[in-house]
Amino acid sequence: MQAANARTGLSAGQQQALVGTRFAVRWVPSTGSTNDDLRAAAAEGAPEGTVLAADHQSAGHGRRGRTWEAPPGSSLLVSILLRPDVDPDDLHLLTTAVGVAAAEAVDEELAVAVGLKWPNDLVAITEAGERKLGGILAETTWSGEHLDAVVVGLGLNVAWPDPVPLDGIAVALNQLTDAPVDRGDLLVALLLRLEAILADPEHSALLERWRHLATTLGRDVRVELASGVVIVGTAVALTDGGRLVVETADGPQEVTAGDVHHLRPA
Ligand code: BT5
Repeated sequence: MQAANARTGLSAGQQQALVGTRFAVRWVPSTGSTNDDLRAAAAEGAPEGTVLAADHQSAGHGRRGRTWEAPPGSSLLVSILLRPDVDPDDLHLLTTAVGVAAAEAVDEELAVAVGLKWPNDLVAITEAGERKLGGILAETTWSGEHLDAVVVGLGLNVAWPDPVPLDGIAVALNQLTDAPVDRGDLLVALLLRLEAILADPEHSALLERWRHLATTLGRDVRVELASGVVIVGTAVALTDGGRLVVETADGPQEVTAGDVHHLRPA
């Protein structure tokens, strides 16, 4: 297994590659949660494009208070602060944008195929089946009715030790390629793609790329909603509004958010 580069932060060349984009990256050795830090920074007026990465998080989290596990130095742990002028109904597009940018960046840098499992997972196919390579967590801050900021966090497993944590659930890039992985290069490739996506007022190209990467379409799924309701059927479409359409025994149902289990291998 290859180790990740030990350097903390971006090299001068990597910083240079981001000149002209909205992004300014700060990379710290350790923090609680990069998402929590940027939400606090947003409240204090930090600008659009503030990016915080960390080698280690002591309180990294996923949705619904779940823990995000990442041994120190093993992962790309990063949050991006955006202050978008978007309809709240279109907020999912930011998760989609980061997911597409991350999946394409990994493919471009390392020739590792990554899929997007609705609504927020990056997955790779291993000999043992589909495994989670990364996850995205978008959190909003509001001033009354006004959307103040969106913090989109990404945890991407880069170089994990042996034995692999979360065996049976997760996978890391060093299990998928022998190529050395530089987390800074990955982050720059991701941010350059994200810049291009955000600069394009048309969403159709993004949605097209998303559908191309989506591993959930066509699959038999079991979706657990936050309410506890369970929906079983076949995932037949992703709407432009980011909903998953599941064909059930009682007809089609649109799902806004939930935990999806693929019932059979791809
Ligand atoms: C997610 O949550 O997948 C979103 C994770 C976002 C983490 C990033 S890291 C930078 C930023 N700062 C933060 O504090 N968060 C963001 P969810 O869909 O709720 O999935 C969580 C579940 O994924 C856990 O309950 C585990 O089953 C599994 N899991 C935890 N760590 C994992 C890992 N490193 N790789 C794969 N699966 C993992």
